[in-house]
Amino acid sequence: MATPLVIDTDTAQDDCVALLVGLLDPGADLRAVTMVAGNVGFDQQVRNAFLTLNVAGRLGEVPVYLGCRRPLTRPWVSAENVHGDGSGGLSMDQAGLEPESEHAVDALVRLAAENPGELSVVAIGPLTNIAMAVAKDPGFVRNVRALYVMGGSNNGRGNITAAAEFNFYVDPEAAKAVFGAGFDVTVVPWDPLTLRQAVFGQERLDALAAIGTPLADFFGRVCSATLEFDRRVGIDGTTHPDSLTAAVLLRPELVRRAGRYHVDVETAGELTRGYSAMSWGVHGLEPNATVIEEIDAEGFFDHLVEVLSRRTSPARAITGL
Ligand SMILES: [Ca+2]
Repeated sequence: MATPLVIDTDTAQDDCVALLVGLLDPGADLRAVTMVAGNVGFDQQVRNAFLTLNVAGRLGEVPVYLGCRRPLTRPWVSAENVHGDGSGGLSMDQAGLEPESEHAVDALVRLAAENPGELSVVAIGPLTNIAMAVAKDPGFVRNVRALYVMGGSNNGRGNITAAAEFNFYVDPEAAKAVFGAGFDVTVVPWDPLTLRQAVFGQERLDALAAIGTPLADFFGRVCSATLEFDRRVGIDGTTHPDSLTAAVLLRPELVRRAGRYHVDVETAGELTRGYSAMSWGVHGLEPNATVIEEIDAEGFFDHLVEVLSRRTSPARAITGL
């Protein structure tokens, strides 16, 4: 049976790839896309989500819900310096494409409650919508089968600051609330996991470009802006933490090693806003999360090759592809 899931996303760059995984992996039953403030302007993120649905040939089949337009208590911080518009300059006519009228937080609560214990949530942006759903419905945590979070670093480097990874930095209060809520939560951290095992260097990018499908061309364009940024900051390739998060839900055999940790998020630090304290069991704290430590990196790449090799029929022309 296919895995029912919702992807909660600040759609730009690797979020688009994660959506493709959720839309096209034969083992996935993507019930909804929920949008949260993060990487780039909110309305641009929504356009990127519809663009991705279109390139996957699934426009009109998967509903898009608009969620929180800013973090719980703080002003929004963008990563537009990293992502540009988040879609590598690709565009299409978006006339007539409407998100659902229901708010994303209500949709998350409802979809989880309709089939208690079945729905998994892949959260690859700031955790604002998830924290709001927890606050809104005390049954939400119980109704969600598993929560997969891209965020934080496991005693490693941040990216937006030395201490913090972007998703947790943008809404640390939400991240703290989510880790305290009692979910069955699995974390894909930025460092070391993503930086060591989910970076595609030139050889892999060439192999993906050689696939020659519209999906593979889309991947190349969408990842191009980030590739330039990554090289400037010393990362030799494109980074894929979001698509990895979707992939490990759908292909759990990709996980080679994971540990139980107590994860908490810094909200008050002067220099460490959004820092993820991942305690590995020697500090007397009860574990509340499974943190992935090592994956089958070749298997992950092969998974994306499989997804990007699919032949799709976009309903609308994409300018720039
Ligand atoms: Ca993201």
